Amino acid sequence: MRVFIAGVDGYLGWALACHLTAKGHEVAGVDTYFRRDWVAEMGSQSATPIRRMTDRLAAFTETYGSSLDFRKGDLLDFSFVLNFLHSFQPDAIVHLGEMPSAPYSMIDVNHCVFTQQNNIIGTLNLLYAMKECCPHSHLVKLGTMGEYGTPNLDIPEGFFEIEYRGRKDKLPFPRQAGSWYHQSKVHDSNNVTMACRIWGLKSTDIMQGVVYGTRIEAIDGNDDLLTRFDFDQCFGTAINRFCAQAAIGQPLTPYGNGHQKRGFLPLRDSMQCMTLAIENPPADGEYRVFNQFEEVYEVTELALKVQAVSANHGVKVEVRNVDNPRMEAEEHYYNPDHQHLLDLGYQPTHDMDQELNLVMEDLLRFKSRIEQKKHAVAPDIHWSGARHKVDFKKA
Ligand code: USQ
Repeated sequence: MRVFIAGVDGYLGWALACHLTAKGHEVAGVDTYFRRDWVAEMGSQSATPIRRMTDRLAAFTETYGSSLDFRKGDLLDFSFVLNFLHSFQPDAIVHLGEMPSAPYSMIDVNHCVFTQQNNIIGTLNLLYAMKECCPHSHLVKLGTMGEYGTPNLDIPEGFFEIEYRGRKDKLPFPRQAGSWYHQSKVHDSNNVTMACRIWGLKSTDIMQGVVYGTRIEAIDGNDDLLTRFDFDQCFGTAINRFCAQAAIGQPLTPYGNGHQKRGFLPLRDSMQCMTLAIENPPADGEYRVFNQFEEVYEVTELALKVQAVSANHGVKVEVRNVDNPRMEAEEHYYNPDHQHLLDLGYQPTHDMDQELNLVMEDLLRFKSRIEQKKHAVAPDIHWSGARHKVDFKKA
């Protein structure tokens, strides 16, 4: 299949380009290197030493024997998007080209407006360009489990049956995002749903959980093809941050009481799931939702797992809760469905300890890069808008 990836220089985008090409698909991609700039703005860098795009592309061609049709550009430039899609004529468009960090979006009004403008307009431009030049291609749109929030109900995959005043219908499940970033994805979901309804486009909206890990098979053993791995307060996700903290001997930091529950999945599972979505498109006019994660865990449970795995590598670290810089429920019900991908053949990795072992192996190799930017690990961005480093939580 011909797959167009928006955000091909990112953590998921680069890995997906390698994974799909190794499987025999033909990939084109766009990026404007924003992620590299945002992480630099946070005073940090990827723990894995990722190469410049020109070097990445050379290594890519050498490894897979086929090239990646890459163009630098911004999704906010409609004619650029239109021309690229027109010339490539994709079967699938995977949209990973968004600002992905909740804390970054909460810094101040500029970061909030930038996030929503970038994410919502980029998606609208893609939808219009699809309608113009490839209306039968399939939009695989990266949403987030965070769109649903943490309601005191089971969470279905996108839609639920509801009975109200004696009548029944199947309607979108309510969305209750907890950051301007997550809210931008709610707006995207609404816009994508409408484009499918009024123009007959087809889309899979992926409500993905928190991704962790350094490895996928298509990249293993080739440092020139490494995907990025962030650990700063904005672009590092919980497990990845715990592993980076462990690598430099800093305490692992569950926020608040650490009982928050989320769905998590390893990078390799994210690749497997997106590939299943791409290879099994919906019908024209269909908008479907996949909840994409392997298992639900409590944040503290994960910190304890990372602590145990680190001990196997001779690293002793403490788990110390810090005051929660976010506004979020710390005690809550969480039971989202995640059947659609299993029905398509998703085989979850399940062995988190093994996955964490690999992450620790890699991070210990690149420990000095984390050391260099260790000031970027502790959070100081508060949902209130305040900016001060968090304290360890008092017992
Ligand atoms: N957390 C800690 N300690 C840390 C970092 C995070 O306890 O050092 C907690 C947070 O308070 C939160 C949970 O871990 O309760 C998850 O936080 P996160 O930073 O790993 O994930 P989140 O901000 O929700 O965002 C990440 C990605 C985002 C994606 C989302 C999926 O950055 O792009 O959409 O995961 S989900 O969380 O399911 O919405």
